[in-house]
Amino acid sequence: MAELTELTEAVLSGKRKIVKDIVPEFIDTNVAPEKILDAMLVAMNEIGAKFKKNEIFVPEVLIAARAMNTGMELLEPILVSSGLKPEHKVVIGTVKGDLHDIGKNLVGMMLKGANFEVVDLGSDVTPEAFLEKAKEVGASAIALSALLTTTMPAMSETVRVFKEAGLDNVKVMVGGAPVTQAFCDEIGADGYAPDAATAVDCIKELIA
Ligand code: B1M
Repeated sequence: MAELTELTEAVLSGKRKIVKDIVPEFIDTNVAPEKILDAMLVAMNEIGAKFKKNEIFVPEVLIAARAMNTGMELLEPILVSSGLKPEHKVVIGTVKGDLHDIGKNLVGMMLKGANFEVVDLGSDVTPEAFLEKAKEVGASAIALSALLTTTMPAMSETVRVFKEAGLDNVKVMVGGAPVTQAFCDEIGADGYAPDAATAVDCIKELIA
């Protein structure tokens, strides 16, 4: 039986095949999905710290991120366990210019688990694309993720585009590592969540 530390190691070294083999083992032996997720997040934190210190570079980060996404795909059905018909739709995406999607995927997964219908536009999403999709599906909220300080202004632009279109009924939640409550207030977004679990509570409050 594999140990969770082996999963951390596999994500760190970008070994997708190992991730693919051992995550189902953990699931089958009833290891809590939160623990499996944590083991992978530990690896991504370490990757982030090494990247910052120039000990590793973009290719290594990308390979680790792919391994993490492989694990997350396997975990998704377990995290998303609700069988009820979702009442509300949330359009989610990483904002224009930003390709980071792991945190956004996690938020999307948690929202699905909380019985929201999630329409995921992926990454590098323009304000107009958010607007078009929110109108098309009749979204109750949009969820914007940004990981770069340079792409935070795209959140502000998206809020502006929604206000100009008169879609005040569609709530806007923002999040991502550089985003803060102060920034949320400054740009006039409706809610901020520091992590995926809080994102669920935040959307619930906004919609209520
Ligand atoms: Co980049 N990257 N990256 N990167 N990357 C960061 C973000 C960085 C902090 C690394 C560093 O310098 N230490 C830095 C940003 C600095 C800054 O702006 N302050 C950075 C940089 C500079 C860059 C490039 C510019 C590097 C370059 O090319 N020179 C480039 C930009 C590309 C682009 O987007 N245009 C780049 C590229 C990449 C990769 C493509 C290689 C890869 C992304 C792969 C992918 O996502 N598919 C990558 C990665 C993986 C990272 C780090 C290492 C890890 C990010 C991650 O996935 N974390 C990151 C360093 C770090 O964060 N430690 C870094 C795990 C994830 C679960 O956490 O996304 O924070 P996170 O999500 C959290 C919360 O933030 C929150 O919930 C999640 C936890 O529960 N959350 C939300 C996220 N979105 C939310 C939305 C919500 C609510 C909560 O509501 C809507």
